[in-house]
Amino acid sequence: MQIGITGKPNVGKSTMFKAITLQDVAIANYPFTTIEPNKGYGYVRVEDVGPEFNVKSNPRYGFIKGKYRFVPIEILDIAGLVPGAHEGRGLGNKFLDDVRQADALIHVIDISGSTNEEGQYIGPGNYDPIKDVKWYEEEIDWWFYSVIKKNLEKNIRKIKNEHLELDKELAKLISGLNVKEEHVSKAFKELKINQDEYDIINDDKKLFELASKIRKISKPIVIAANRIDINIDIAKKNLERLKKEYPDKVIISTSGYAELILKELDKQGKIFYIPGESYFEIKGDLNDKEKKALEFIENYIFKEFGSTGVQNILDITVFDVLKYVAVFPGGVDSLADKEGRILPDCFLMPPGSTVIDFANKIHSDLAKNFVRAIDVRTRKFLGKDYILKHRDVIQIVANA
Ligand SMILES: Nc1nc2c(ncn2[C@@H]2O[C@H](COP(=O)(O)OP(=O)(O)O)[C@@H](O)[C@H]2O)c(=O)[nH]1
Ligand SMILES: [Mg+2]
Repeated sequence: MQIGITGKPNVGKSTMFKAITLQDVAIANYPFTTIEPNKGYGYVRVEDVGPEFNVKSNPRYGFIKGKYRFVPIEILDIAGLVPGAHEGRGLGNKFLDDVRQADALIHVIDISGSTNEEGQYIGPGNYDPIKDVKWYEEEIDWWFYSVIKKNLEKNIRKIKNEHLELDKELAKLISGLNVKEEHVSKAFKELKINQDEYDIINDDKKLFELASKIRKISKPIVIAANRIDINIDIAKKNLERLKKEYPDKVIISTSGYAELILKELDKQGKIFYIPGESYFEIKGDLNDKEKKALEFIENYIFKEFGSTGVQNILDITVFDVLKYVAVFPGGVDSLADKEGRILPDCFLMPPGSTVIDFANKIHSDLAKNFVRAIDVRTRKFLGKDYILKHRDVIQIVANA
């Protein structure tokens, strides 16, 4: 599971990446600071199942904070694009290579409207951030289009001569974009394109439509309306307009900066903060600057927006948009592994995964020698076609 953080320069991508991963990355106020993609671990938040069984979980990966279990996912900080990038401006090929790997993208925009198209600071309210949504997504779609077109041009004669199914062949040709056959088939169906519509190669408009649809299905984009803290009134107005303009898009207001402050103070032991919550507790001595920052976060960010939005956007991307489920291996007799570690694992499974997929995820031998699965909560047997639900606790019984 990989989530890419993307957007034009200077909208706060690296700051958000740092807040998510709490790693040091180049944070600076000029375009193209991020030359190499920064990879790190972020965490999605799942209500831990330990308390239901009166046990204290001890995760092998990730951690427990409050009643939550934070499960690791990979995060990519992707270099920013400027308009016209697909025509050779900006970091085209590098960008594509990074985007290719991501399962979903978080598009960071500056909702305070203080950054122009090129990423230069021009002061709050002086640029309409809604414009970024359209051109940025189009840049990515153009890339998909060019990859699709190039590959089809090379292979269409053979596909046509052998009367092959166009969606399946196309999926094979663009598998490098991390696009699956089911994504392409779904796009064909939604656009009512036939398997033998080989002439599509001559219809640029339709080909772009197809490229755009495949991109939407295989690489959904969630919008982080970021830098809400710069000017609350402008942010709220722009956010409202943005949601009206794009009612079908997932849009989350964020302040990567506020999240970073909270995480750093928590790390230093000065406050206790559970990512995603709208409160913190003061634990240690704070200097005036820290006190002021926390007051601002409490009175403006938490009160007006509910939270910093950073944890929220990760959880929504993984669980609501990609529709993954978090599933715990466990046993009816014991929730510990051989070393006595209680509920050591929590796996993120793609939508539609079955108990056999789950067995495979734990160990291929478990799937090979599968006998049955048991719902640890209810102690009921589950067939091998049972589809996993979020927060299931499952025991796999296999022949030794
Ligand atoms: N006020 C405010 N400033 C931010 C926020 N996020 C980033 N910044 C600032 O915006 C500038 C660019 O941030 P950076 O993370 O390097 O942007 P990137 O080019 O998109 O990676 C830096 O000066 C950051 O301190 C935010 O949420 N609020
Ligand atoms: Mg950056």
